[in-house]
Amino acid sequence: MNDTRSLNLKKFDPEVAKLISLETKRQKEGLVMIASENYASEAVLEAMGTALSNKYSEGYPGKRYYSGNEYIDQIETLAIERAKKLFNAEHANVQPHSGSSANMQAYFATLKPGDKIMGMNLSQGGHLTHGSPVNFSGQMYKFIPYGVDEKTEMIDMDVVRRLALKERPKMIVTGATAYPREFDFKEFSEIASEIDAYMLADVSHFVGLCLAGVHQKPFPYADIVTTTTHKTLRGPRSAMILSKIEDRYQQIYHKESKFNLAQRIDRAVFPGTQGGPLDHVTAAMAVMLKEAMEPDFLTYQKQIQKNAKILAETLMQNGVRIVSGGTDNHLMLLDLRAHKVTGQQVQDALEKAMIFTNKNSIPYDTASPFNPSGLRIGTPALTSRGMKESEMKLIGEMISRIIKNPHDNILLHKSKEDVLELTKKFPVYPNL
Ligand code: DSN
Repeated sequence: MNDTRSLNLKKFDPEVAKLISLETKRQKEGLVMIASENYASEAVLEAMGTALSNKYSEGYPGKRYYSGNEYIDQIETLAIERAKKLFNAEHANVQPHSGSSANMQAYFATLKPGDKIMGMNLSQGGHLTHGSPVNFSGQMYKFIPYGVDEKTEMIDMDVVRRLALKERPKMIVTGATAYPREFDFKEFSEIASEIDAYMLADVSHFVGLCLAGVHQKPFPYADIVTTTTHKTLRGPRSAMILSKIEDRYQQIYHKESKFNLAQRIDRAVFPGTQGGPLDHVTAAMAVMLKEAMEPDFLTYQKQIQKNAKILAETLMQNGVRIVSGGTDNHLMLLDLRAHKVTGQQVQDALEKAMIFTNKNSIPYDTASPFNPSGLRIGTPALTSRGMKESEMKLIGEMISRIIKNPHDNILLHKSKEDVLELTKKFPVYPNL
């Protein structure tokens, strides 16, 4: 390389380099409590920032449309084999660029436009791709939403069963982005089997807890499992699809097709909806999968859950209502209505104290999704820093004080100092 292209980032583009450095500093100094965020390891980040980003490798290992894929094939094969082993899955596709793409590809592999699917209502914890009318899923398929009981704020499986038997969808989607309780995959799969429906488990949020056995595992119940890889898995920003090989409904829904379920998923990813895979991300995913096979990964996942329980208890003891009265997983939803503040106001106040969260609708919220009555918080990133129960108590008390006094600038300033003090004791990214 010559001229300016041989300079490193700091020398060539100090403006961008500075912003990257400031963002890294924010992540190091603040309390990241957005339930879907985490700290990927330096090894994962290193794999992503490599020359693999230059390669084109449309197709799959051994069957590419370009030459020069000798090493990429080995990397993708490593990622596939590790994913299959970790999830006890018959088939893995590691090419989806995101969780939304993975869900789209899973639908394309099994359903036809206009087919009926049951999925969790976005306003009660589901994801955009689980049938929201503003998303391709709600526009291409006829989604029948299920939600939570108004009183318990938990999924009532009798209601789900009645709805499924009445509507007879071709697929039932399980999993959520803002539901603090456990999904009963076994019961969902029994209901799906009664009506010849596929069961898809989107475990993006709590995948790590499933692997650690502190949440029901999706296999053998689900036909297809989709997951992002950057949340509780702490990998690169990406996703994968895991599945059985044979389609148990081939003779009912895909009689004419010569492809089985695994082949149809691969075809839905490429060439169905994507071009070249992100090879640098695939490499980082392989690294993350190796990390997830280490024994300390399981300890980490268990600690996420313990931390979430203590945090929820502390908040409740301090007068903050937690939706459904607690949590079984890595996140909780705070109902702020009694404090006469909105999710936006608390999110903004916490941000001033370097505590990062997100506003969120709570079940049966009468406020708009853009200015909802709740706040979602989670413990995966704090747990990655090594924080445990005693830190959760401190943080829970701090958040409770801010909820009650979101406009008290002296309190916010003092809280920020406390946060900086705390995060100094739990450093992340020593080399960044
Ligand atoms: N945006 C993610 C979340 O925060 O839950 C879901 O895709």
